[in-house]
Amino acid sequence: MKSKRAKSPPVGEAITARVVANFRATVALQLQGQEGFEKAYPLKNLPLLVAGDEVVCRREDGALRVYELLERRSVLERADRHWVKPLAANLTHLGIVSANPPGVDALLIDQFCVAASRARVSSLIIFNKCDTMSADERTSVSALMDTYRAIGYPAVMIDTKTENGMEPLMTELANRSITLVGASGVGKSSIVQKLLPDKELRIGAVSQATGFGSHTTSVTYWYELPNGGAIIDSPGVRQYSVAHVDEQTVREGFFEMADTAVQCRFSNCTHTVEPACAVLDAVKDGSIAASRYENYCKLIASE
Ligand SMILES: Nc1nc2c(ncn2[C@@H]2O[C@H](COP(=O)(O)OP(=O)(O)OP(=O)(O)O)[C@@H](O)[C@H]2O)c(=O)[nH]1
Ligand SMILES: [Mg+2]
Ligand SMILES: [Zn+2]
Repeated sequence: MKSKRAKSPPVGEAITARVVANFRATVALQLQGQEGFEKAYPLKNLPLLVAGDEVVCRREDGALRVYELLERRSVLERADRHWVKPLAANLTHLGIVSANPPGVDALLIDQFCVAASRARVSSLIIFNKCDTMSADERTSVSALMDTYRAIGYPAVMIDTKTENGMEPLMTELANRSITLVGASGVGKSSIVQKLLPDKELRIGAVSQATGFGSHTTSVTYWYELPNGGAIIDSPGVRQYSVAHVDEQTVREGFFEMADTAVQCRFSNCTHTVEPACAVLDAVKDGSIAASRYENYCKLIASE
């Protein structure tokens, strides 16, 4: 993607900046080499700017105007039946958070894995609230962690009330730009709070700069981590639709199946009804997890 420049004569010195939050008509920016945040107005013909975007702005009559969006290295999109919208940009990882409550939903995890694969970013699977897990829950979450690890996804079990799992989590986060996603209430904001005790101060500063309330839960925020990298807190989703994702993308998103699929008799095998399907054989012999395969079938069917 080429950078997008609005049609307006540039005024003042060009300043590069990072979008830390988007409030529709205005954005909160962190200007390169400066502390704090500033409110800016994107010029009209720019695409929707999102947390993580790198932009060029200039001062014009005392106001900061964004007139160029620099090329996005990656973009995470959300969709429902009627629209597809960017949610965050320039991430390297998706941090897929689950917890009980609201309940660990493996289908949602797999949908996010597909979304990450589509955005060409890596996934990190995070199981939160291990402080309140029953022995049974812990056993089933551990089994799920093993399933994801066997595929090659890093997985951690943490809670935000203690130091449990924090060290492995920190190792996974170092120098990465990770967007936390997951159902409402899984603890995404709590994880950011744990990593950045000054989180509220930062939100307060953004709110002061933009004039928007500090307790909007519908805004995606980009937070720079003290030791390099960034963490992006997104509002929770009840359902992550892959409506805009075609069957081929779903197939590619299930890595372990894509690897095995080269041995299927038909190159366009859907791994559902075809004879001589290597994926079905692998599900039968247990080398592909039945739960992953079931989710794959659900996603293909809903597509
Ligand atoms: N017991 C326990 N509770 C937690 C943990 N982490 C978060 N919580 C609680 O879970 C609730 C939801 O946490 P949030 O961090 O707001 O969840 P969220 O994912 O940001 O939710 P949305 O912003 O709605 O998407 C809060 O009451 C937290 O105190 C944890 O590790 N253990
Ligand atoms: Mg939150
Ligand atoms: Zn097959």
